[in-house]
Amino acid sequence: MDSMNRLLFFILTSIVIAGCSKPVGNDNLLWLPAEECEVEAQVIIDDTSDLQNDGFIIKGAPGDRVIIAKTGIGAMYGKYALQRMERTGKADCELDIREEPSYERRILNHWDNLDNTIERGYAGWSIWHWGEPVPVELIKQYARLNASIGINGSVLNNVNATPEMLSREKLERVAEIADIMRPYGVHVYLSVNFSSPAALGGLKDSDPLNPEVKKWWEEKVAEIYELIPDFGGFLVKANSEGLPGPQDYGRTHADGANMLAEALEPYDGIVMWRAFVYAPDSPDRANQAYEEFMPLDGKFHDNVIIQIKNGPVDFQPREPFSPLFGGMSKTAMMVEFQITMEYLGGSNHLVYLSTLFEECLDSDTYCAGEGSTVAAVTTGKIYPEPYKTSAIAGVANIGRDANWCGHEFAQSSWYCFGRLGWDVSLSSEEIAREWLAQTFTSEEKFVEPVLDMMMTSREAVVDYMMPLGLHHIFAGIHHYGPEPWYAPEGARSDWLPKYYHQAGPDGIGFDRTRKGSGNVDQYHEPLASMYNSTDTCPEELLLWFHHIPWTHEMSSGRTFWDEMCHRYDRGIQKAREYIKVWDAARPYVDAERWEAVRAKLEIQESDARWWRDACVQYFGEFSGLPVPADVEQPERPLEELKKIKLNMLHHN
Ligand code: BDP
Repeated sequence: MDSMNRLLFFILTSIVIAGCSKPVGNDNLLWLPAEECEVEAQVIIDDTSDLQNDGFIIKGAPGDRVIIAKTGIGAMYGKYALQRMERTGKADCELDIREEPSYERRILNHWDNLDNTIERGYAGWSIWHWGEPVPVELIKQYARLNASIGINGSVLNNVNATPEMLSREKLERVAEIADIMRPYGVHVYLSVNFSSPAALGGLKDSDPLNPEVKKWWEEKVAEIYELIPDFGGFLVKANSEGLPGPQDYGRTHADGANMLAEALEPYDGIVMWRAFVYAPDSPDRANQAYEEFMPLDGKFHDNVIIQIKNGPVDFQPREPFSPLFGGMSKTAMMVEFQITMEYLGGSNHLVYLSTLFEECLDSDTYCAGEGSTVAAVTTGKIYPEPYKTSAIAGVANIGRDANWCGHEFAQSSWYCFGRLGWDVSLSSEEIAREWLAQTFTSEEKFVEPVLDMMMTSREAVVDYMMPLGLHHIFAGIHHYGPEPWYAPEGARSDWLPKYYHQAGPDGIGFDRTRKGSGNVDQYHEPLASMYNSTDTCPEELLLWFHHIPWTHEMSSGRTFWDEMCHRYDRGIQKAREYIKVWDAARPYVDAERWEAVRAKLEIQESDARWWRDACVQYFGEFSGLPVPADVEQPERPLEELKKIKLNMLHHN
């Protein structure tokens, strides 16, 4: 199938598969814990214990083992932990374990719409089945999967929220879902549209300082808690990508967030206020969140958490961490990761996201000296005062597909999100080993090569899509394939058509140094100076921070241009190697799953070539240099690739 047809196929399958997928998740997801979670241990609930509510202790040898917890939910986590250890061969010895979660709230964000489509979803329709009978068993299974890996919250609907979500009818439905998930410790949250008072309540505006508006929210919140006493709170995308917000009335993000926080406060509800803000004509979109939010540091109520995407632009295959994490010291912040692979090949590419998540969480912000990692900041270790609660969010990759996530291996990214939210110190390798053992087998001959494939997969996708700090050269609408020539609507005309890569005869890359947009200075030293100089900037981020001449000498001794071509080639070779790894894994995997993964790996390899063909030929027009002879040459003419134009179901 050529790329054009394959891409059409990809789009159609996201519709067709959704239409014919099995109503209940299937047994292919073998990390699925047993229904009753029977483990060999005595369970003691001791409400006087000094454990946190979700924490547990496991003690003793097989046959004489005890799980101690403060709450029933804590005991459940203890049982799942023991079951995981039994399944991964770690429970045959004397145990003495005490675990408490790194983050108090570990939350999936579903970008699900009320018509059951999912924004940036690649695994079929929404599992909530809006407007259809409640799929009780499916939701139970979903909640159990989450509970087994420590996830304790779900935002049910899209951040691009419709006011209708808060209608009585929908809230009653949300309450039914909450009832099903409650025994598994999974709380529901909702995304809200800031204009709801006007759009749903018929008020003349939704100004956060208007007493009528405040009253409307207070009454709405009271109604919600009457239906759902353990409701978690609101997620808000405001004044972002055309959505309404407090700035429409000359108010600040803090005015908006605090008004909602006051309504939620009597019930211990929280507001997760997103920092994903940018203007299409911004001279540097990467600067904007910091510029808008830093002046508001310390002005938010203590039940507001600012939800910040891991990178300053948008879930790219690689970005530096958002400088806001090192910036605010008087405001609670949480990381938002994207588990769904909007910018990483949909559900067609095998990319284990744990290494990406880990890279961000382990990044040192230096906000209070060395060791002030993003994880340390967001768990409240650096500035405990604002952290009345701590949280982490992941945009879900879950849909109604029989295997839940569209790709068997995409399940591992859901799994690792939960495990890292529970214990931020776990390594990606440890988590992958656990997942492989529970999902496939612990046979060494299978595990070692497949583990290596998972662990290198994120770097491979960076290589064949956007090596060396390149970013956002995706097709403008669907974000699936390459379109470095894309001209975003509304952007400043003098920046078109190459806002993010800035390629020209003189070189390539976005100058964010002190001579450019100054973004480097949103970071603390020693990062600011390190990023500012081409001598010290890590090569992985070179084009993120610098405009580099095509002939710039790289650490490999090659010119930048040659190095870039080599990286694309390296990515393709990796994608090819994965096919071989999977072929050798055949004896260990059932035919159905083996074939499904095999078919996707072929798509991945062909997409890798598509990326290379588009990027090296397009950038070659600026560099004027030939693709080096020691790498594979592009196959399809650029003009042909430029004709690939597709619209997905999404709003932008
Ligand atoms: C962008 C997505 C868009 C989302 C937006 C967001 O393309 O669909 O609505 O992020 O996070 O990456 O709000």
